[in-house]
Amino acid sequence: MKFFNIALGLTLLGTFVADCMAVPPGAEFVPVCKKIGVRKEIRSLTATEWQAYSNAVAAAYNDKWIDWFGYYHSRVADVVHGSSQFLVFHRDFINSYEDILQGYNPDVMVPYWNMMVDFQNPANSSVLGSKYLGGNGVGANNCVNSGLAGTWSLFPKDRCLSRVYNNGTNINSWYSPEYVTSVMQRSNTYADFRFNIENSVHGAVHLGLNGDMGTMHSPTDPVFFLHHVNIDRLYAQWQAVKPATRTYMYDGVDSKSVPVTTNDSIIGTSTPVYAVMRLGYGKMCYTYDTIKAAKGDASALVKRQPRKCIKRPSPATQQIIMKLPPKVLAQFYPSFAKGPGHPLENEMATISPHQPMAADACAVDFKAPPPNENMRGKMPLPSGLPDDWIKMQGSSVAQVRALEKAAYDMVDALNKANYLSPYMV
Ligand SMILES: *[C@@H]1O[C@H](CO)[C@@H](O)[C@H](O)[C@H]1NC(C)=O
Ligand SMILES: *[C@@H]1O[C@H](CO)[C@@H](O)[C@H](O)[C@H]1NC(C)=O
Ligand SMILES: *[C@@H]1O[C@H](CO)[C@@H](O)[C@H](O)[C@H]1NC(C)=O
Ligand SMILES: [Cu+2]
Repeated sequence: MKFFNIALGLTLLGTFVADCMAVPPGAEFVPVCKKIGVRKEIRSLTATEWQAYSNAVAAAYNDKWIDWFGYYHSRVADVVHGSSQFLVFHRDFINSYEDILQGYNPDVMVPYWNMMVDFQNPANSSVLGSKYLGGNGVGANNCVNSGLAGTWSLFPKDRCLSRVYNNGTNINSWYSPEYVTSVMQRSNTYADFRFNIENSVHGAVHLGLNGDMGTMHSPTDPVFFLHHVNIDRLYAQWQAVKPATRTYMYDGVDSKSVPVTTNDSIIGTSTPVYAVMRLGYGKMCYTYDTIKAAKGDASALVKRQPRKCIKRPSPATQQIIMKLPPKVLAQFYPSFAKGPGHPLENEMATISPHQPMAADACAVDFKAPPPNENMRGKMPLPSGLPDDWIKMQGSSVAQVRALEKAAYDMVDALNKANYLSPYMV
């Protein structure tokens, strides 16, 4: 794993940004990191990097750290979900886990699982295969018997890791890159962004896998950290779109409905919230491959994807969505409606489409799906969260249903416009 020393760069950037960034009192004393690690997508790790991560996790497991993270999370669960603490608490929590792993191997960074790309048929993802995190539970106790945790015995009560996919051997559809792109562009306050992400992308993965992931000791499932690192990546990207105002933006209420401030402590610690908000400072010595690319060169993030048809360069995925009717674009993609948009507000550009689309591979003028494509292009509705889970998270069922309704409306509008998702097979 490569580290690069960008202390000087960050210092200069810090000086520059400080002019326009509202830095809360105290935060100016949080030191810049000496070295910064890069968190990457699990499927983009080299075999050596994945092995190093697996070895560090196995060592942490042997020393009972996995049990500890599961236990600790279950103790604070009711105050770190369904409130503004959600994103900042989990950022700090993941960082503690990464610190533990780095005690075994200082070069290890926790990867993320960009599960949005697998939204159509999550159970089919290679991430849930034996090479990575293992699949569905089997037998009377729904034991996961392959992948990283295939032989584990866990808190509480020394039992196997369990998963119970929410549709038998399948997992109901999750939220698409298109949906997350829309949320990135429509969420203008911290509280909105937190609510929209926690109750869509975040919850759907917990409930789709179920078993341990459906409980409050969910960190016992190795999926937990890769999933939450992805959520943290989305948060970091959302911040990086408007660093001056969003880096330290913190609004909404805590679990007792008291308005929050950046002086609050991360639950269960004496760390102030402001100390975890800015990546590259304090203990947050990491960044993401997607953000690094965007910093160096905004266009690097919008890679041209390989296509079977190479007669002429195909439009980037962003351009496919740009062809939506202006009204639909304005409603769900306000940034795109004004122009190409910020690359970090485009979750459709950072991942490889499953296969070239008949409509976009050879023709620049995208119109409608060819008649023989059956329903391939119809995006499925994401599966909603059960009432008891929403209540366990401390959220309002009515508000979550309204959020889901808006997500269904988006999918319906895209389907009605004959939009073809490049992330579907
Ligand atoms: C996903 O589904 C395809 C087609 O059914 C199959 O060929 C492939 O092996 C599956 N991949 C995984 C990881 O299950
Ligand atoms: C399982 O998937 C099928 C096919 O997509 C769907 O019709 C059904 O409602 C799902 N079942 C549950 C329990 O969600
Ligand atoms: C945080 O505390 C400092 C020092 O007591 C105070 O000056 C500042 O106004 C507080 N900030 C917020 C956002 O409450
Ligand atoms: Cu949590």
